Amino acid sequence: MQKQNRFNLLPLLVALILVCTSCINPQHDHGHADHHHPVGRPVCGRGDPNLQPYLSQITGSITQLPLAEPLAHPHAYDIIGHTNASYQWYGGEPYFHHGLDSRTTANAQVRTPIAGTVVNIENYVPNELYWEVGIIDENGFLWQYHHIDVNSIPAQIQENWNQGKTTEVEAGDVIGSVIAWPINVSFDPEFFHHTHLNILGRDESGEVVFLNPLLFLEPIEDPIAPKIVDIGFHQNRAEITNTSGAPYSIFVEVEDVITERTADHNNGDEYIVPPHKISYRLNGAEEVVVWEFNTLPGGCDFEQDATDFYLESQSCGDYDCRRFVVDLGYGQDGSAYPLSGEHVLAVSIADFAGNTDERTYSLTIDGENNIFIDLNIPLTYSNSQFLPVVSNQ
Ligand SMILES: [Ca+2]
Ligand SMILES: [Zn+2]
Repeated sequence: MQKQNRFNLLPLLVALILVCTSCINPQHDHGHADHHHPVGRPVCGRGDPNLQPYLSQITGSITQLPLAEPLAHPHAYDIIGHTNASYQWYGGEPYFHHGLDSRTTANAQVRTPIAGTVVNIENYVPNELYWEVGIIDENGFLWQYHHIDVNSIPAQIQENWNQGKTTEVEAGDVIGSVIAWPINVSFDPEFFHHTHLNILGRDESGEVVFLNPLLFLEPIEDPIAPKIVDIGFHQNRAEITNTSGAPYSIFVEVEDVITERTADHNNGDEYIVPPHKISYRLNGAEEVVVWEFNTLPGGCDFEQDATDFYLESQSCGDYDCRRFVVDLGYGQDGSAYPLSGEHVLAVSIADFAGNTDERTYSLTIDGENNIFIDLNIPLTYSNSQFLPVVSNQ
């Protein structure tokens, strides 16, 4: 059995390298012509980027962040419903939520916290709930405010827009009000009146990307630490307890809460969101960041890599269900996958406010490819050096 295991090693590594070639540099791989997007499920905001002339006016860069002075939230809020990282699936293609959902009252006034130019008013899904007001701010970032009541957009802005003209707005100007949302999530009887705020800017290489709105806004009080809920091995995106010598990876189920619906935590009514950052260390080696949601894995394509980052079969994100199961091997070259033997894996997650959870696991793959995972073993990085280190070949 030991001998057979050794023979399995080479094809396993080759397979891992082949499987993972497509995950390298995911953010530079968007905008292919063959990527099909149904109506209302756009790339880079919506539609073909070439048909969105205002995208070329975006000059704000992630290198300017965080801003020296954080900006006020566009309206008072009581709940953060989703972050840019949230897994979403309502039929069709799963996607990253890509913006910040802030719940408020119906008809609440929305104010731009920064001066800018109104460059878009658009009914991006043929339904009165889905109007956008788009503003390029004085730093060159594009703010897309969704779920604005079209009838509430100030007359001068509307009139200019109808004449093909933009409108300059000052910090604090009202740009419209929140439309009454007729739907609530299953665990909360209150209707989910909210804005969905996307902010787009350029990454270090100059590509237009969705940026995390939390990088711009006044900090949200969040005393609740994220949680690592579960860990396991998966093969073809399904959990396994024996690797069969075939390519496999590790998943973690993670969750965070930013704002609670009630003071009674843990009664199943939390607005669960993913953590902001997920990373790990294998056998005491350097920290590997799986992703930090300052940007999206797909840059300005919020569908791209959603089902590579999340395990679709085990994750959910809709009005009834929230569960975030992440492939720890996402975007890596295969070295994340321990081979036979004993290993120590430390997983770390953090929310945007800096609260963390970290757990250390002992992983063993025996001579017959059976997997054993021990939770929360009391090891530290300093004594983990006595365990074997996986070769990168
Ligand atoms: Ca939190
Ligand atoms: Zn939203």
